[in-house]
Amino acid sequence: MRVVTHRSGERKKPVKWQKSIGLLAAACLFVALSASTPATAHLDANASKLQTVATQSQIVTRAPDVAPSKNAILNMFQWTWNSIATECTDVIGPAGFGYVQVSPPQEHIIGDMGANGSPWWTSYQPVSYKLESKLGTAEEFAAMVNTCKAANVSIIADAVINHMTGQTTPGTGWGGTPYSLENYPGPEGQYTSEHFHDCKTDIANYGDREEVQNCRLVALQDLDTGSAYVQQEIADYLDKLANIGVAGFRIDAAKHMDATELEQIKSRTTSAQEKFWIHEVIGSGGEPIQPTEYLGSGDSHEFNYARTLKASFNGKISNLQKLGINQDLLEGYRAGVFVDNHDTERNQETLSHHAGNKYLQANVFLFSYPYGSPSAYTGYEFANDGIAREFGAPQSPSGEVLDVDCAANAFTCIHRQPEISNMVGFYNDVRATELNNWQNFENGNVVGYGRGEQGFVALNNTEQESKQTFRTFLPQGTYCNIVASNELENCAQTYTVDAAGQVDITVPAGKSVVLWTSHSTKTGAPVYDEGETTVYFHKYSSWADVNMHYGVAEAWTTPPGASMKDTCDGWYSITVPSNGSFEAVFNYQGDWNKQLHGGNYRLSGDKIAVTHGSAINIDPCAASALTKVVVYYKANPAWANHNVHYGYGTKGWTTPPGELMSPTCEGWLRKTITTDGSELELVFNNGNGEWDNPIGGGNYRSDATVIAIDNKTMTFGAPCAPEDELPEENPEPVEPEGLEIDQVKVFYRAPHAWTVPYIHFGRGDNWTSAPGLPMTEACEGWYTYTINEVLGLTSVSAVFNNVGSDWDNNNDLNYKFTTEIVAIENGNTTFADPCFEEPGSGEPGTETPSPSEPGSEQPGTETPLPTEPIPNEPSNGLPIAAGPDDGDAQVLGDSEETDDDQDNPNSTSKGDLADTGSVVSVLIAVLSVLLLVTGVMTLIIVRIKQNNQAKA
Ligand code: ARE
Ligand code: CA
Repeated sequence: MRVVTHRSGERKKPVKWQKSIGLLAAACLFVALSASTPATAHLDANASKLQTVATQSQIVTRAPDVAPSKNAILNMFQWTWNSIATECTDVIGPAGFGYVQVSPPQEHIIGDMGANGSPWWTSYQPVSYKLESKLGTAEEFAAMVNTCKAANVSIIADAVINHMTGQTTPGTGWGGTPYSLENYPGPEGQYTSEHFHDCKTDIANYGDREEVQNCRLVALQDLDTGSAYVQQEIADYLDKLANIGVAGFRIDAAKHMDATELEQIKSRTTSAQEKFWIHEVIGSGGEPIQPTEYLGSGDSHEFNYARTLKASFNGKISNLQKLGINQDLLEGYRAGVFVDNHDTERNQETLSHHAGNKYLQANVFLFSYPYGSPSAYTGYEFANDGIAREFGAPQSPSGEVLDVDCAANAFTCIHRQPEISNMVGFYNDVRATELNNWQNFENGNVVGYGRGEQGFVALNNTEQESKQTFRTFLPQGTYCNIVASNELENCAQTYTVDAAGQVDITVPAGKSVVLWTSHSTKTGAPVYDEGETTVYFHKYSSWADVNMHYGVAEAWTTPPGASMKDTCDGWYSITVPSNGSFEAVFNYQGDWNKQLHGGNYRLSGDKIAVTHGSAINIDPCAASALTKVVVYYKANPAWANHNVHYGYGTKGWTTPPGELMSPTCEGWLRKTITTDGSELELVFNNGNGEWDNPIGGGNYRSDATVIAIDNKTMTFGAPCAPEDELPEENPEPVEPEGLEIDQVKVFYRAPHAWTVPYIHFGRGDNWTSAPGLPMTEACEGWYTYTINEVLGLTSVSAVFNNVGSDWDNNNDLNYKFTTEIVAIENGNTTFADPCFEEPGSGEPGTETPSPSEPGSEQPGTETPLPTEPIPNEPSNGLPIAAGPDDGDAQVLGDSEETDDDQDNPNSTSKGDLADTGSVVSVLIAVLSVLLLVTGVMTLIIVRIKQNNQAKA
């Protein structure tokens, strides 16, 4: 038995904990579980046990009319009210979802009725708060609310309250309400120009709080949400929905409203005040407005979760183990999480159904990993290409969206796949349990993990089947793979867990295997590790220390329980004897932290980290401190300094140029890097723009603890004899020198059939919001954009894209510029104006000039080595290097748009110099010669400098 020490150092009474009680509890649990009762039965048993726990403050903003055990959401994009009602009864209720999120129900613009019908996004341009829309009438909406309620499903409405339409010409809304610019006679929302913000321009700079909240989001007329009148109109609308029986709201574009104003709106509501509010606040690195600000009036979405899912399924899924203990994420019990939503499936910021197996497996993860409140998504099929992403759902000639026919029309009905529909019951059942027994195979792309003693998940993110023996806490028995098919009665795939909790599973390529006690023939008791459990809790900054109040069955500690000790980086720990699962809650001076769903944590295993309302069996202290990787690098005689730039797991990258390495034995540099044990990715540079990447580009990668890189070859083990090693210094990294040019004129020739290439660029760390800005056509096939004010910056980089869909990021390296002119084609960079015509070679600008041939003696004309390598692709999630931020999702025609032409959001601004006649063209030609000369001069200077440095 262990003695628990108080923070003050005084000794506390030994914890009263007898093995027999532990065993008894395990046995009781087992009896309860093996009674093969429906999921709700043990939830009830759990709920009554909760009463024995000291009073805990209610923080979760879930709607009160839905049992907390059923909080999974299904986001049904552009489904009609009638179709949702039917689906609630037939599929959604029986699957165990607690909520359906519906598209905006208010009256909206009619939209363009051309050959492709009306786009989906008319839903986001309110004309009034009448519930008349292409998705159904007010009566149909109310009928849906009631039918779903009868199936134990509540409705969350998408509330568009930041703005009205983006229309500048008068029109009539779907429900017959007339409107014109900043004039919406209602009667609900009788807005006139005084009710809109004074700023009439479109948001361009997400770095400017005022602009984001008071200017127009993609030309949408921005309501003055600070005014009492507007607040009351919005409050009345939300109350109207609440009175119909709506249980919650997804607040659209919440980031574009002041958080305090949203709180004021909420306080003006009556029925809506009791409901569940969740804010769409897209947390993006570097922006001033972040989701945490909005927690005063509801939960928020955590976009970084979805970004990390995408990055991991496209990289290594073993990186997902620690997702929930990442302290940069919102608290799990305040975070709405999803694999995708209607915006991100289009802008590819996240995975989408187009990703096939990866998408389905990400949904299995969504419903089996303990972080956040999960929301699955179901929409309709669309071609992931340009304008097709704007096409509306299947519709009648007059624009009514058609009822869903899963077999016949474009709705994907992907929520009926077993990876979603069968996972909801699993989620509801395991919600209070810890995540345990995480195991990695196949280089991190086959993983297994358990939930309490009732669930086990194996994911195979490779293209081969993978046969592994997994360790579980499951009782012995035969288990159905609940995601192999919708049919659970005559189970298609079964696996046998032995008496020691081991199970051999051949996980099919790209597929998941999910075992759940509810679909098994259990013959034994759950198998736990013998001995002790160490519990780690991540302390809140407002807490001085942490107590764990815990117990087995009715044998609880006396509140506040046992004191935990400060162990590492904000983690407090306590070790208790355990031979089974036990329950715990954490507290400090009457403030109680509860498990994600408001109950006690159920814990088992040897080491458990608790944070964000989730418990994950991992040792967070070992993870953060114990893996030291020693990196050796063979000195490059041309380099004055050697830096290693690195990243790992979900931890992010060092700031370029990274960390300076110090000399060790003859000819070698060394740097010791502390990691969390996950794969390390690294590249080297001289601090002055010269980089060393492995052959083929990208980053060096290693799981080993001692690595040596010599001439692009990585070996393992130290190249120095121990006695020859010099002590490692910890010097400051050398800052790269600033640029000596004022601007960079970038020419780009799109590799594919892109419409207008967009340039997404960063001045230093300061990036445009993706997709960046449209380039201007310079001559046939070539587009140009000039990046100004670069003097003194240490880096200017860019990536290119087709309005956010296809990206060219120089094979993950980004293009990096140091000269006044650069031209990029097929990944090759040259330094002359490709549109420059030799004087006298004909009409300037009328034919396609080929990129000027570089003379062999001209410096800088060969393709340079990859410059600063940025490991994440632009739309990737974590880790984030100082490259395109991970929040660069952007849908078509977004904030960078300057025109109001909603039908052609891709159109670039006219008035393009190159289009305006030969006089201007000649001028341009002359200017270009000047620029070229300056460019070449600069290159010569830069090259001479580099040579000098190399000599130094
Ligand atoms: C359409 C046309 C526009 C036209 C406008 C007005 O596309 O060209 O100017 O109509 O006539 C949806 C569509 C828009 C559509 C709009 C109105 O996506 O294309 O405009 O409806 O019909 C930001 C916001 C975030 C927002 C995203 C899209 O912060 O709130 O942009 N998401 C919600 C909805 C959208 C919806 C709206 C808001 C508007 O989910 O579906 O727009 O009601 C960085 C930033 C993010 C930023 C993101 C994209 O990541 O950090 O904050 O998100 O870039 O710009
Ligand atoms: Ca606003």
